[in-house]
Amino acid sequence: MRTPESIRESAYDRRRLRQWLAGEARADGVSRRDLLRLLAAAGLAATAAPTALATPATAAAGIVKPLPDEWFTVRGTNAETRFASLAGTGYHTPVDRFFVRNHTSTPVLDAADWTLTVRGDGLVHGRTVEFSLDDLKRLPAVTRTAFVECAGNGRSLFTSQQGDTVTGTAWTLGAIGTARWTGVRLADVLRRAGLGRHAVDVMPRGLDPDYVTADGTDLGPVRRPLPLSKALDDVLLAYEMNGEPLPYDHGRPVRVLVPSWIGIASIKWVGDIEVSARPLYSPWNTDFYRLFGDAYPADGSAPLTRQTVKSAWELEWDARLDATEHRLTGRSWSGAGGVVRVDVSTDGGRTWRRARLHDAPRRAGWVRWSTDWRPPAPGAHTLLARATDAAGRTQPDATTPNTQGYLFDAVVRHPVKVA
Ligand SMILES: Nc1nc2c(c(=O)[nH]1)N[C@H]1C(S)=C(S)[C@@H](COP(=O)(O)O)O[C@H]1N2
Ligand SMILES: [Mo]
Repeated sequence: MRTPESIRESAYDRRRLRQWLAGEARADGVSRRDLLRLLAAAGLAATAAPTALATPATAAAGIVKPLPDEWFTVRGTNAETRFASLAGTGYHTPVDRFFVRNHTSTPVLDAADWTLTVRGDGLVHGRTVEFSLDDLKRLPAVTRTAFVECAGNGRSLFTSQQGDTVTGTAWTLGAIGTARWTGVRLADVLRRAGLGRHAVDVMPRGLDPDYVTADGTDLGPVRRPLPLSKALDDVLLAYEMNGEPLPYDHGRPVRVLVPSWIGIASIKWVGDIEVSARPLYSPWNTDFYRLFGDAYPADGSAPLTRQTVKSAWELEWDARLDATEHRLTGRSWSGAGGVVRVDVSTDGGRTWRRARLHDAPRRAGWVRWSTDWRPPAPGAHTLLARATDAAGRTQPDATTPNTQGYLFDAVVRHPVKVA
């Protein structure tokens, strides 16, 4: 179901595509053909042929922190949190278990010689302003709890549960973590830099190595534009995670934190923020992070923004349980509002009951829940959990497929074996 906000967001995209057509936008590293394709998708121009989708190259994990097998599954340059390892860890995900999604590798940056450059024709007089970490720390500090969740979290379930073919990292449900982020409001930094009246888009860029696709195309640094409305709302430039300086793998010294939105919006190792009076494009809001496929208009949806609703049991896949009474635990979350209700089934979906919620619904956060279960018989059993959020969104039985496997939100059928 579409929220009024998501309607506004897609209207915004149509407006900026029109601006591009009128020569008023700048598309950085995006081909004219891609823009024409998006225009077609938005119903604004004739159809152009779809482009081949780049798939990320596999490489050794360029991740600094240790990745013990009990806590992580390494997937190329990325590390997925084992959901079972979150049992009993508290509300906030410990940094040592927090998933890492790197397009390339973690750059080891020294805060002492880091600066943030804020520039562009969306600033008054087209200024360029630099901030050191100390400059940022002199602005009012804000602490916010929020999850960071990859748009592709749950992607492998498109295939394993629905039989769909998708490209990208085969995450199960552990491409999410929730932390306490401390930093400054992006709004404060933009105002300090001198925000002009005509600014529309803000594009943070990472200092990690350029992203090169499997076919050898250098797409440049990881970057994705944000509409100014979101940038001024609840976005942080975070320098602490769970009360410690930001770890290397999560963006040290400073990352963008965009609550409730897909992970790619939260640019790590930010070095530069362009503030533009014209709409901006990058491959991360044109080729990637839109929905493509049979069910989508012409060749794509609007750029993805908010995360969907999901639930996960804190159990290994095929976990072995004995036949005694168990307190089973899990977590549920949504990008559209706090989770207010979780229904669970321990008999493959025949009967449902409410799980006990252990946290108040929290926007941009998750809730922990539990349910007691005494397995009725040995053998294979299927556990299900279905969350509902404050906006009334709930998890469907199946997710409409998209070629890149984003935004899986269906109820997951979690197998366990009773001895
Ligand atoms: N500079 C930069 N920022 C980035 C990325 C990246 O590769 N480079 N990956 C993005 C993606 S796709 C996700 S899901 C989140 C992951 O954040 P984490 O590694 O701190 O969990 O960071 C985002 N920010
Ligand atoms: Mo991501």
